[in-house]
Amino acid sequence: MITLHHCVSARSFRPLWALEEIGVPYELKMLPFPPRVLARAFMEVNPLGTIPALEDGALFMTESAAICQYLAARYSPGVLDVAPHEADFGRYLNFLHFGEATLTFPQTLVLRYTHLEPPERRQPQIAEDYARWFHARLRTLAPLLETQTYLCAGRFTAADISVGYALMLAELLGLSERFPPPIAQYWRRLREREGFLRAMRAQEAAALAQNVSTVPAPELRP
Ligand SMILES: N[C@@H](CCC(=O)N[C@@H](CS)C(=O)NCC(=O)O)C(=O)O
Repeated sequence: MITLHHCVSARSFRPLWALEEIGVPYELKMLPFPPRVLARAFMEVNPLGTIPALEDGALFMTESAAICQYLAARYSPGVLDVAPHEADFGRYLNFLHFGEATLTFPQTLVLRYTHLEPPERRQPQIAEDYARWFHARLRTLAPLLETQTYLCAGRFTAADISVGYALMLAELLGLSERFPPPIAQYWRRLREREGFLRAMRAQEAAALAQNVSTVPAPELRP
């Protein structure tokens, strides 16, 4: 059985969404955010204290994009993944990692300096600079999504989950109003998917059952 350690609407939403799209059974272990501070026992599962953490038998993984790549290749070949023999294989990998390495990084600084730091340490100028940087990094997506429904391979893949989560986080941070229209429409398509809606319901039900706040993170409000 796969076990996913998850905080509501954090990066671990990527593998949760992938699991729901694929339909493979899993156990969802909910944690308050940040677990490093609020759930110290989790440090024994993942000494980094970060989520996601995924266990699949003896395998242990902690990178959200890599976990999506793994789940897609192992449990959904030809559906959520793009195989090496397909023309878009390289583009698929690039978008899959673009979602985390290029898009989520500047968002993390916005989150930190608008919500997570105590009020006296908040830095509106830094937050605005990184918000602009995030929007600049969407530059290559808008023209592509004017003519394509999904990022690559002519179908919904794990790459859409990776980039889609960055758009979800942008919405939680109040950055989605500045989305260019093709990106706003793409995000709407993604969040209307049955797999996305099932993942949202799964995290809410698990949070309630495990007595963890259903609010995305302390002080993080849409
Ligand atoms: N590159 C990693 C980043 C993991 C990460 O930093 N997760 C955040 C949540 S979105 C976290 O656990 N932060 C809490 C902390 O650093 O203590 C990934 O994509 O999974």
